[in-house]
Amino acid sequence: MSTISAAAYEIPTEFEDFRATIAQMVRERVAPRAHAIDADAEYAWDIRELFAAHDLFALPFDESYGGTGTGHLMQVIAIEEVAKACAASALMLAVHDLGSLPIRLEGSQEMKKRVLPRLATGEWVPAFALSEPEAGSDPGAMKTRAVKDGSDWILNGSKNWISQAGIADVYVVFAVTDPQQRHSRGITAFLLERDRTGFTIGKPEHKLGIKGSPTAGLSFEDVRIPPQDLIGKEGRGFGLAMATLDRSRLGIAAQALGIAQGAVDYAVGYACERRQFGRPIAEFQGIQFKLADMETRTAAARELLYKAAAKADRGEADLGKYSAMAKLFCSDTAMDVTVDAVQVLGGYGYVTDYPVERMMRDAKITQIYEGTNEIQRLVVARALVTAGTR
Ligand code: COS
Repeated sequence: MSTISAAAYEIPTEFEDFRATIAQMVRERVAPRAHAIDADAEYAWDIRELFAAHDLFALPFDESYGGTGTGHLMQVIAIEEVAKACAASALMLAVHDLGSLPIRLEGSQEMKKRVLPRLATGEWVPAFALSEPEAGSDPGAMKTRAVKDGSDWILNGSKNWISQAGIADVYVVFAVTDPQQRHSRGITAFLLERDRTGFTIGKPEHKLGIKGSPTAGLSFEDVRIPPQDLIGKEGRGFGLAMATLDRSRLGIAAQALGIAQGAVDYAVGYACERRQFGRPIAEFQGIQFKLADMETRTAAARELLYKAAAKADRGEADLGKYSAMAKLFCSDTAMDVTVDAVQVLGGYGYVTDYPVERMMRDAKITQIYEGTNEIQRLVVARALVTAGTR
């Protein structure tokens, strides 16, 4: 049977203080920009500078590399707060975690010293390149190939759906290095700097939501990578990608949670103001029940996510199952809650003068990226079956 850990989480006072600081910054500086970031599909460099000034890019890193050393729980709290107002801005933080995780988990000391401090200040932007046109849910089927040339590697192939493509300074790229082996033994992770000859970025995708975060394909034509830019062990990149996703999915769950809470808060405020039949619509039970369900689901999602983040901080063995459950539950909650928020606002919910239609569009991707929710169910079920057959 699967073991159940009784330990949940505790939020230290300094985390709550930091949350309050972030919440104020989001109210004053991020929320007023959210509409334009979406409408103009612009990468908000001003928001990036603001986050850097407030040390938000330092959150994933140890103090020895210029980070805050505060761990996963503080990181998800920060992403949640930003996503309440602007999911695209929150994604800057989530991808900062995703793109740097392989280096933090298995990079050499030399690589960590070279790269992590520049990521921790926000000077450098990272990206994570696993998916390919024909290898999304099944990354083991990737075709991008790296072959040895002396001590260097030569990279050829392409990647798809890469968040922050074109913005990023460094890309973690996964490639087949031994096609004779099973994917768990034949894929290797590399660090690729943006200015390498033969490395090009595709056209940005036109997306339903998170329009302020660029997404594009990458292509590699005889790109030379020096040996010191191999991450971890040769042939063991697939496990590294999985270990990365076990942790980074917490960030997507946090983004979804923030979107959901932002939608609940907006719908409650609207329902208290909007009058029909001579009174605020918040006085009608049909609206009250909807708001109550939205808040309940969002609160439940938060408990699961914080528990999963605390497990990541404690290094517990069932982290992968919990991060998958958190990502699944938070993103399904975000989708359902934002659809309901649009309904509470009625016609006003459907137009871009109000933020809930943007929240609904932004919520959708959280059910898809960093593993579709069908994949999350697979991860959870496999963990159950493995534990059950032990
Ligand atoms: N941590 C470390 N290693 C892991 C792991 C994890 N969470 N999950 C699997 N592995 C290892 C396994 O131990 C296995 O190694 P061995 O061959 O040495 O035993 C290897 O990886 C292959 O495992 P498996 O055969 O179970 O992998 P599958 O190809 O069946 O894939 C899923 C498993 C579906 C879980 C994986 O493909 C997946 O997560 N897909 C979604 C990818 C994704 O999220 N894409 C989104 C884009 S990236 S932003």
